[in-house]
Amino acid sequence: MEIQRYTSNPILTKENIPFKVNSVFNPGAIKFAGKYFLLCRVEMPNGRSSFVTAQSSDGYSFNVSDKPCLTPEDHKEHYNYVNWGIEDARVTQIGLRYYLTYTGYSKYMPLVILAETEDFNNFIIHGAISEPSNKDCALFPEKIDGYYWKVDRPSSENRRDIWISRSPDLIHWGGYKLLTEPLQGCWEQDKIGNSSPPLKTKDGWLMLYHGVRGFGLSSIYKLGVLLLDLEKPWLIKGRSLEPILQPEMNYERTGDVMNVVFSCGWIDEPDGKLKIYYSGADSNICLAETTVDYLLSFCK
Ligand code: BMA
Repeated sequence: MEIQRYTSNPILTKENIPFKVNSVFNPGAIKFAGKYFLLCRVEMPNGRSSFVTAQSSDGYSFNVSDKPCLTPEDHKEHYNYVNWGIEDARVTQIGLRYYLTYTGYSKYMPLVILAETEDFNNFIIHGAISEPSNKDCALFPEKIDGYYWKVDRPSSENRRDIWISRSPDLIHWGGYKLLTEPLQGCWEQDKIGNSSPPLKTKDGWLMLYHGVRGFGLSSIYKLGVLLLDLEKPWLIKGRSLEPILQPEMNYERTGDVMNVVFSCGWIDEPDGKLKIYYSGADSNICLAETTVDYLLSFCK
């Protein structure tokens, strides 16, 4: 099945949030307690972001909770690293627990925070699992070769590449390897970053990533896919040479940041269908549907 935008996109905008926000976007997505569950980034009136949950029984129509579930102020001893906001959560289920990796933003610049929860009400905040600048971190949903694994996007003055590393306990990380860098002379040439958590398929780990290219004064954010080896996830088996989704609709072209499609979460169904939750122009939450097989065909 080709990629189809849901005809009633966007599925959530700031008008659907029961408290005052500037915008809602970039949700993590997971099946939780039999429901489709989004952990949405809400930019509060002061310009700093928190997270709020939204639930749905069909994956299309969501109810948003009446207050944020996680705020910078909840971070207590880690507050100095998140006091400008928490952004862009990726949610991964490992065993019976849900792990959140998100951007903590402060004067020290972005870094990756790890938290865990069983119920999305009570969170254990483990604190930073990277130094700045780093973002776009997602965990693999199971151990490989006896280790937990993550991908992230450290950045320096002139590099924005995706790296992979491993850990015995999700807290202490090492074995850092460059996973991949932006292909030059094309849609992703300026920077890339992981989008949604890697998905296990028969052919390998399917990874959604965003690629950026600057045009004039602005940049265009598009989505592509990568396929990683199941046993050696630092090896790339395939890659889309063209984007799988790019800004085309008004709700993707116009908003707080123009010409952006950006995803932090997708949900696969037992029949091979896939719901990609994404945001247009940093200003809403949208849905695109496809199948795992269709995305794998891009990686051949
Ligand atoms: C990235 C992140 C995202 C944002 C995207 C497009 O660098 O900051 O939160 O959606 O840019 O503006």
